[in-house]
Amino acid sequence: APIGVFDSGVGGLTVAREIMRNLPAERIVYFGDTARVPYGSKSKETVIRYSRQIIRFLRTQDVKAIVVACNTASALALEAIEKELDIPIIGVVKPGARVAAAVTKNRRIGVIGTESTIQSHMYRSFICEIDPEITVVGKACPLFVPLVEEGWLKDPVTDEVARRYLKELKNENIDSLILGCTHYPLLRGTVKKIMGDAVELVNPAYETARELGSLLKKLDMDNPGVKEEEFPYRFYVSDAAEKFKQFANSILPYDVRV
Ligand code: DGN
Repeated sequence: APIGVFDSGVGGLTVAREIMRNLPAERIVYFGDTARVPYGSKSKETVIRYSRQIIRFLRTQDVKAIVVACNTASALALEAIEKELDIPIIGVVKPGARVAAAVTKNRRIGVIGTESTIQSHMYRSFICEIDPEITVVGKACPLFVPLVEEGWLKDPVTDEVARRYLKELKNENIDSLILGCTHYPLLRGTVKKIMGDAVELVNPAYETARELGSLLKKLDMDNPGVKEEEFPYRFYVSDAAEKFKQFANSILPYDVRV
């Protein structure tokens, strides 16, 4: 059976990409809610409702486990929906928090994400559960999402927006920064340039893919063999398939069918 991965739109492909790299024998069904993106400015109730609907769809595809690739949905909805499921489900926030807590030396961590993710303080809660002495400083960077979707990854406008957003964080003496939104790993270069080499950038997607692998293995649900199919990945969206396809083709190493 495949792994279900969902996101508010295209961004979750950065997470799907890590799962593909880490667990090459697994099949994936991806759902991007392109009709209702962004989730980053919506209320908790709405994000929970959307997540439930998507999970219902994924279950019709017979998935054996679900990955909530969206940081906003992981922060706002995972706690509510995991109780309702009888298959494993993981989000990106807890794995991201775990890595950051392990990486920091001065116990000062920054988090950037959507408004809802930052306001939820979920990264902070998970990090403080691990080590209450750690200080977590959050900053919402809502303009990053449209800039990435516009393809302005290396652009003076994006540089300027990033400088404005990251200005406060630069004065916080953090030594690690969580890229707490699916789109932000695509701006790694820009963020790195501004924050400097002394700040380690944490992409929660790596650890999520790794934890998913361990979880499947532990539950004896992994697929250790080689893939049987030539095209083991299926993509579904709620709107604008062509645009999704273009974005997917720019970040995945093959032609996707949506
Ligand atoms: N996928 C969302 C996230 O990781 O928070 C970003 C896109 C959005 O819904 N604003």
